[in-house]
Order: sequence, then C-alpha cells, then structure tokens
Amino acid sequence: MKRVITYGTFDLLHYGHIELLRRAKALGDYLVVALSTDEFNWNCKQKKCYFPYEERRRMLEAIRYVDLVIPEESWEQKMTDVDQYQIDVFCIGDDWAGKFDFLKEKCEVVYLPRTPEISTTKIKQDLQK
Ligand code: C2G
Repeated sequence: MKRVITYGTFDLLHYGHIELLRRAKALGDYLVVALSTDEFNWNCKQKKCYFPYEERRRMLEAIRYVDLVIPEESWEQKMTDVDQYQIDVFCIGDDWAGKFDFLKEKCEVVYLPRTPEISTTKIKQDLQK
C-alpha cells in the first residue's frame, strides 16, 4: 500500500483544495492529511481560521480521497510524521516548491500545480463586492 501525506489549513474549503486532495490520493492508495491546528495557524502562519479545527477536520474526513486526518502542530513534525505513518510520498501545492526537499531522504516529494483561479483570499474579496 502506497501511503501519501499532505499538509494544510483547508479553511473555507474550496475546489482548489479538493483538486489537490484528489491528485494527492492518485499518487498512492492511502492519503493522510495533516491539518493545521488553530494555534499553529495563528502562531506560525498568521492565519485566523473561519472554521475551527474540529469543523475543518470533519469536512476533510467527509472527502472520499481522505483516509486519515492528523493535527499539524509544528513546522518540524514532517520528518517524524513520515516515519510514524510509513509515508512513501509527501505532496503539497507548488506554492511550496522546494521548501520541503529535505524530506527526499525519507520519501518521494511531489509539488502539485495549484488551481490558479481560486483562493480563500479571493473568495473573501469577492464577497466584499
Ligand atoms: N491549494 C491548491 N490550489 C489552490 C489553493 C490551495 O492546490 N487554489 C493547495 C495548497 O497548495 C496546499 C493545499 O491546497 O497544498 C492546502 O492549502 P492551504 O490550506 O492554503 O495550505 P497552507 O496554508 O499552504 O499550509 O506545512 C505546510 C502548510 O501547513 C501548508
């Protein structure tokens, strides 16, 4: 069984996120999503989530491509996650291209093209119009 992991906030879930998860799952047979906690988002990514962690977790768990959701609480946990969850492939959107190449010593690293026309920021801006 080929195990894939990806990381993110997934707040105001939209089809760009779904497209990422669909392609991530297609890289293997089992997809782990490390979901940024509210604290990690605020303290380390300066992101204030609209939906709290538990709601975002429930939404992700309802997506057919997702097999397991775990909390992302620090930048440093990726190396241990890869071991702990026996990961074969790490993937993430190419806005992070190159940032996680250090994982190549443990697993395959894949940067997937983002869905260009959609973002949470754009949704919020459009709703202001
Ligand atoms: N994404 C995408 N297309 C979009 C928007 C997002 O492919 N239009 C992808 C991102 O590249 C990322 C995933 O969807 O792979 C989740 O996006 P975010 O929630 O914005 O994730 P981010 O805040 O970048 O968190 O440790 C890594 C971080 O937790 C990544």
